[in-house]
Amino acid sequence: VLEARLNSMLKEEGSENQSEVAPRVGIIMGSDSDLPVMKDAARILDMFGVSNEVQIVSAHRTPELMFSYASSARARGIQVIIAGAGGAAHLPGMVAALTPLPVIGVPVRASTLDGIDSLLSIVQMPRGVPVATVAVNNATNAGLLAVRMLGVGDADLLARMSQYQEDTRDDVLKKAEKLQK
Ligand code: RP5
Repeated sequence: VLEARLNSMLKEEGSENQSEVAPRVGIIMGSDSDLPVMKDAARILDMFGVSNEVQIVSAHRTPELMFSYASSARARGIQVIIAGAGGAAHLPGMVAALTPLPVIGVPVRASTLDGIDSLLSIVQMPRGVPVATVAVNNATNAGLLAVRMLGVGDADLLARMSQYQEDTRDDVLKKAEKLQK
């Protein structure tokens, strides 16, 4: 049921996720309730042509799956992991403890505390176990940061990132110009 929901949501978004190509980025989240936020990361990666996979992996509800996912990710060819969770958001940190790969954490606003709980749970990592934390609910930036990380060893990808930045700038300038008229 979960997989069907996942695939149909990603299909609605036009995402080519779960493709035949070996995924370079693993997008994981604690619950299917995180998907409306986390699908933005998949959308960005698809836009840049970066293969990715999306899975539900919970630190608390499926700890064995979290362990096997994180400890096998590198051998499967994953290069960056994006992990989103809300509340007592332990998933990104635990995954970072289990893999040498870079982990990007997305605090999901999931509770009555407006996402502050998720943000602090993810960002306050102990020395030695880094998680690159983006803003609350900002899975778009997680996708963009993954592209930049992969771009260090992929000139084409980095060129696409530069183009994206130029497009973003032009977009803002156009809007500013319109306002002045
Ligand atoms: C976390 O608990 C998940 O990442 C989610 O953000 C939050 C609530 O999960 P559900 O109760 O909606 O499944 O583990």
